[in-house]
Amino acid sequence: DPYASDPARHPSFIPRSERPYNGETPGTLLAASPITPNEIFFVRNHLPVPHVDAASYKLKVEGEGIRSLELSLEELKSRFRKHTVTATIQCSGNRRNEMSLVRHVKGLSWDQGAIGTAVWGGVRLRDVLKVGRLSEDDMHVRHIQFEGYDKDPASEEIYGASIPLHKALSLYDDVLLAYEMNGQPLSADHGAPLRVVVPGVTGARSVKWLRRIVPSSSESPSHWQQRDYKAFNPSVDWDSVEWGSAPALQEPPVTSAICEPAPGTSVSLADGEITLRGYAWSGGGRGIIRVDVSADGGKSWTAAKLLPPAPGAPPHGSYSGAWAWTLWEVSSAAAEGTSSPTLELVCKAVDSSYNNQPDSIGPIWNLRGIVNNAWHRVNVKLES
Ligand code: MTE
Ligand code: MO
Repeated sequence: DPYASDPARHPSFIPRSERPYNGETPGTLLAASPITPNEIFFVRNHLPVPHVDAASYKLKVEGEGIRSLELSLEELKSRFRKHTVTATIQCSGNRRNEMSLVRHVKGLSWDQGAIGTAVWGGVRLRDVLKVGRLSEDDMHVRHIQFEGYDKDPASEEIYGASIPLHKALSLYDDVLLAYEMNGQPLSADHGAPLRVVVPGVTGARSVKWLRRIVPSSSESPSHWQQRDYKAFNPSVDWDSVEWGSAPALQEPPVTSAICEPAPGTSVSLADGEITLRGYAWSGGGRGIIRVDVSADGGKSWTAAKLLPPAPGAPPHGSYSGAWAWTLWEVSSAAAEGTSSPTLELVCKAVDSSYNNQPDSIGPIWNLRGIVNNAWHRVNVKLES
């Protein structure tokens, strides 16, 4: 059993699959703090967890336009300046369950908890590439590919992904080779001893258990770069999909979710008000400028209070470098005077480019069930 040596997981997780293990963070715990505690940070594994010994670990850097390097964890820590970045990681399939209600999609059944935020510590990818003397004006090298230590027991395929060269080299994009998560060494599930963290980009590109960095003229040849994590229009299905016709998802669109109350719960109005808590986040480092909340299915709106930015994150609404989510909270008065026994709670966010979320899922439905950023709707019962 290739999964026999997988690590133990926290009982608070909502498990979504056991082999490989996938688990999400319950809403109340997500909304409880801007930094997600390591032991309840969602886990998204495609394959058995590889056990990589930190003492004998070697990172390989080799490929086009670069001098080959082999670096131990000790060398990475001693030869490069340590850098920390507060960044949210969200899985492309976050909120897939709602999409499946419109029409079934293949994939893990996530609610809104395949997301989390941590202070990542490590070295800048760009500093390592510079030591390999990767030439910045070599027009041939366009992508940086990453390979993990995890391998499909049947097909032998290894997990891999890539990001565009400009993202990897930019001083402002903070792409990290991380060995720490919230001040602790990475755990086995989160990529020990070294993972990539690509802030502002979908989780799939933040390759865990990093084995090799490969500068190349082409994107990663891996299944997960080429034939997954791409979205098509709602009329494209498994019999008609042409994977080569769409780019691999990098920066996801603005999204938000209600973490409290949970769907189906009974709420009592305190002075005609109901309290909602949740998160909002956008790709590409675009900050959140506003979160709107409705208690009547979207007829009337209240602006939520944006909670203080996570430690290390820039002010709300920043045009760039806002890698971390914004938690919000609101006591909405919009439910006052309602005669209905149920309330439809809704949230939607706006990012610093004034991008909005679509109001419904139908038009953004896609066969893989990714990037569901429609208004998040939660129905609750009113206690009389
Ligand atoms: N890296 C490797 N090597 N193997 C994987 O299965 N999953 C990816 C990414 N990196 C994965 C990986 C996906 S799809 C996501 S969403 C994130 O890791 C999840 O990171 P986490 O498990 O630390 O939350
Ligand atoms: Mo993911």
